[in-house]
Amino acid sequence: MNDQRADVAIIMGSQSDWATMRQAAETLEALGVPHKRLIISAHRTPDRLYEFAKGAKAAGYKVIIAGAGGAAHLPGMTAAMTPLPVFGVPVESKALSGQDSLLSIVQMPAGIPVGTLAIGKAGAANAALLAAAVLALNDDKLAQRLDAWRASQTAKVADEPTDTP
Ligand code: RP5
Repeated sequence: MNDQRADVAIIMGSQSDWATMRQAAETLEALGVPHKRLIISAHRTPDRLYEFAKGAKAAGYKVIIAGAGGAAHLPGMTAAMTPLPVFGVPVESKALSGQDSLLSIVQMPAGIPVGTLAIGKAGAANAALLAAAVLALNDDKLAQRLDAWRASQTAKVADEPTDTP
């Protein structure tokens, strides 16, 4: 569900990206970070992209997470039209397993940065953690929640392996 007031926008090029990008949404939810999820395609809805990116800062967003697959222009085009930090998530594509998405997003020419994460679900989850870390610089309560989340992750790691995990 989309929050009314959102610090983070999670945008994705297609409904088919949601299976990946929901990892970002669920991680932000776990950390209590208000966010919105939107489908915006650089190719199929360029006007929607322009309107969103140009208005993102005024709309109150502080960080944008953009996921796309294949010829993945969405994160770079978004970054070109907003001063907000943009984290790109390469969605795993069928044809090239996300190598195409990764290279499309990571190889930005100098001048317009996109912070690029790993291909797929790990990248989506880490984009959310990175967004939360940025927001936590000015939000002590969120910083505490992020510390607690990490401590809980650490506590789940057993000292020794077992045959029945
Ligand atoms: C990209 O094309 C999307 O980000 C998606 O990863 C990929 C395939 O889109 P669909 O054909 O599944 O809508 O724009």
